[in-house]
Formats: sequence, C-alpha cells, structure tokens
Amino acid sequence: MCSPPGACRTRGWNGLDAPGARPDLDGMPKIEIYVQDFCPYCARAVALFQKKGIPFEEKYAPHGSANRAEAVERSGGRTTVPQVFIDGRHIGGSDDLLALDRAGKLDPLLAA
Ligand SMILES: N[C@@H](CCC(=O)N[C@@H](CS)C(=O)NCC(=O)O)C(=O)O
Repeated sequence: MCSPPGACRTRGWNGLDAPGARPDLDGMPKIEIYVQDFCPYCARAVALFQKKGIPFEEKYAPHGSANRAEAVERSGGRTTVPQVFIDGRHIGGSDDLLALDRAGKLDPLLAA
C-alpha cells in the first residue's frame, strides 16, 4: 500500500531509482523503509542496505501523511522514522537494525 501514489520508490543496490518491474527482485526479501526528509537515522538505515547490495522500497512518510500513519500502525505505535520491515516483519528503527546486524542476525533474514 502506498499513498499517495508516487510516495514510494524502489531503490536498487546502487541507490538509484528502479521504477517498474524488477525481475531481478524475484526471490529477494521484501525490504520496506519508512523515511522522511532530513533524517540522519533514515540515511543510516538506507546506507546499510546499500552497503549490503540489497534493494529496498523507500516509503516517504512525512508527518501527517498516510504512509506515516501506516508506519505507526504497522510498528505497534512507534512514531519515529525510519521504521524497517523485512518480509512484513517489523525490525524497528535504525538503532534496532544496526544492533541486529552487529549481532549477526540480519544477514540470515536477508538470505533469499
Ligand atoms: N532511535 C531511533 C531514532 C529515530 C529518530 O529519532 N528519528 C527522527 C527523525 S531522524 C524522528 O522520527 N523524530 C521524531 C519526529 O520527526 O517526529 C532510531 O534509531 O531509529
């Protein structure tokens, strides 16, 4: 679900927009990151997936947007961004994501 249309985009391993069908995404885990502008924590989460070469969907979720409300609901009430989901599973914010990575528990979730 992406509202309004255009508020979400898929970014490839190199961080460039990857619009339209992406056959190369078949079998990859579905990464969703809710973000807003001027958000260093969002940039940190995005940079981790870029470093790992994992494409992800960036959902633009500024205050008051439908995407922000969706992020709050899906995360069980977390009001900050980023909020990260892997195959629908809530991972948390940037600190949670990096802690998971440091613990060696992120890569297994990303293995196709
Ligand atoms: N510990 C959180 C911090 C996230 C955070 O503070 N994000 C800021 C934006 S960079 C935020 O959402 N602030 C509250 C707001 O904008 O309403 C994390 O690691 O994700």
